[in-house]
Amino acid sequence: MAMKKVLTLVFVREPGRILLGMKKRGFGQGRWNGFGGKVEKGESITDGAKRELLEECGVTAKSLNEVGLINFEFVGDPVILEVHVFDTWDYMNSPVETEEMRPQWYGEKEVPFGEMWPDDEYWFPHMLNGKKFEAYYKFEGMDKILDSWIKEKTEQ
Ligand code: 6U4
Ligand code: NA
Ligand code: NA
Repeated sequence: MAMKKVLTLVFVREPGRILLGMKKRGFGQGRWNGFGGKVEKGESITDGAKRELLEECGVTAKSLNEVGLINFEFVGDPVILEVHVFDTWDYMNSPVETEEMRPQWYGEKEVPFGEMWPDDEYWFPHMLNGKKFEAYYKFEGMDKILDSWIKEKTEQ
């Protein structure tokens, strides 16, 4: 049976720009990414997302918007990563560098896709256009996407 690991990924937004973090260690090291990590036992997904954002760059989100849900499969690994993607426009404190992340603002047209997870270039446009999405990516190693799909979620 496939096991699932629930993870969060948070993007701090301002008009025309988005906050990314250079991951300094661990999974995804050397790539620009959002802030996030594993949801802990007894914690809601949004509480986990807020906690990781605070731990990784000192920002407190007053509210989070759900923007996407992505399932990642890595060939040879039975664990599916279920990544809940959020953004926030409503936050306190300026981003600071931590042991895990070096934060930097990027213009929405200057997002450095060449130094990010390869899936990001496919779903970022949906997020930047304010569209909710669901997606799936099957990776071989860290660089190669073997299979994928994405769909925009329509509001009911
Ligand atoms: P620990 O073990 O506590 O240091 P933790 O901070 O809980 O780890 P971490 O940093 O391993 O978790 O979480 C991985 C982060 O990478 C999550 O925010 C989800 C994100 N992520 C994983 N695969 C991704 C991918 N293919 N594309 C992407 N983000 C991904 O954009
Ligand atoms: Na993390
Ligand atoms: Na963590």
